Amino acid sequence: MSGSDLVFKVSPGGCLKGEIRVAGDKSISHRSIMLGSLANGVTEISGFLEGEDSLATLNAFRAMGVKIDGPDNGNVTVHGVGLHGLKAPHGVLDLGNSGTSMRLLSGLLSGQAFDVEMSGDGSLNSRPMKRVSVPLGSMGAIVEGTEAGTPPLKVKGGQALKGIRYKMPMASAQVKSSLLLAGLYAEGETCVIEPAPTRDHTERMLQGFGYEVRVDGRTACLSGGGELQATCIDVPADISSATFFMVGAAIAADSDVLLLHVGINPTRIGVINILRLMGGDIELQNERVVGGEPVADIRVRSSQLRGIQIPEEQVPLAIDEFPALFIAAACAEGDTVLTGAEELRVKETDRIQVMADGLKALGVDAEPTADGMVIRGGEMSGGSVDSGGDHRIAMSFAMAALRATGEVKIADCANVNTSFPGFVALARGAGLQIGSQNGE
Ligand code: SPQ
Repeated sequence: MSGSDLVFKVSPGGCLKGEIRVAGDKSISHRSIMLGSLANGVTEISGFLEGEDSLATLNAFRAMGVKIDGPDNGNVTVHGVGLHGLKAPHGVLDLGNSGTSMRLLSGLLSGQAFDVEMSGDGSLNSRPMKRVSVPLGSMGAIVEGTEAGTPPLKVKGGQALKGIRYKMPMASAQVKSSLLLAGLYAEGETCVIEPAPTRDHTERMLQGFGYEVRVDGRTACLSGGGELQATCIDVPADISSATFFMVGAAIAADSDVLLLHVGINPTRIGVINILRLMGGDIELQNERVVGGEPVADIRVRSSQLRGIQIPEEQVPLAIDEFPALFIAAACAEGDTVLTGAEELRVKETDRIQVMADGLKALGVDAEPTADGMVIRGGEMSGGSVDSGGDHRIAMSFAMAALRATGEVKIADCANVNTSFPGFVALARGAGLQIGSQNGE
């Protein structure tokens, strides 16, 4: 089905209740396939996200000769081939909508003996890749895209890589991870310095596979020439997917949800911090560590939110959560101001512009700025919005209906399956009056 064919229709009002386990963490799922494939031995994964993005990564490794059983109810068995065991794929690797797959693979494939070409859908093929191809070039890799620096990308094999010390110009876990994965194949030490903390799943998981990563503040270093040893990975529920229910429960009167087994890695909890600053009622229960990642059950009850100036240090910690947080801001008392979030303009869509357009279509006073948005909380009407094929925008506007005064109709929602298959059924079970149908 083409992305433009699926429409969500959500009736106004209602509340969210119950215990909910959302889909597995997308970032961790990608990395579990990548590192499992490069390890010596058999890696068992549970809780794997069976979404289109992580499946694109899984299929890419199958195409490079890795035997992978599953997924079966979130269980995947990866028969690792070792760091030098991948084989040339027969055709172009199709990575669909997934920026993580393409950027991390750019680094990992730079160290192989064979050439690879990677491509994606219209959205992915318009996203910037020079952020990885340029520093990888300094390591001796050859990664070529279009003149504009977008995919398709050709990675030339057989290059001798050398470690570098790279100060990232933007806070990006994808760039950091891409360079660290190339560093596995480089001579000497590769160090990446980030301007602000970003998700550290790659560093944690490499350590889980027995590979030494030296982290000192905002610098992560590793040396090439080691080996990965297979392990077991329990993928927690994705805090980015839990976010829709957190925001929905916060804005809808009489709501009370318990989100189960959610990853609360400190580099991902910006949404909790920001909602709490807005007056959200959020309680972490049963905190524990599972396979090197902190996990908790998250209870969220309705509350009257208030507008805030979002602290810039929270931005990279909540980068994927802003579409949903903009809905929270629209329901808050007063103004919410976001700055320092220009990265939102180069996600699956320009998330600042597409969200501002959708909010305005629902009668919300939302002013986009170069690096953020100013949103005045108030009433939200019903209306028609276009997600632009962006999964997070589609799910955010679905939750907006809890507070809208009329039906919210959202176009172009098929890509919800990239990160959260089963969203509609789960949301309906929790109380959202959502239907989906093939549209015009
Ligand atoms: O994989 P993709 O398409 O880039 O997915 C997004 C998302 O909203 O699902 C971003 F659009 O998540 C990124 C995230 O924004 C996943 C990610 C990762 O797994 O390393 C890191 C973030 O991107 P970045 O560019 O800030 O490093």
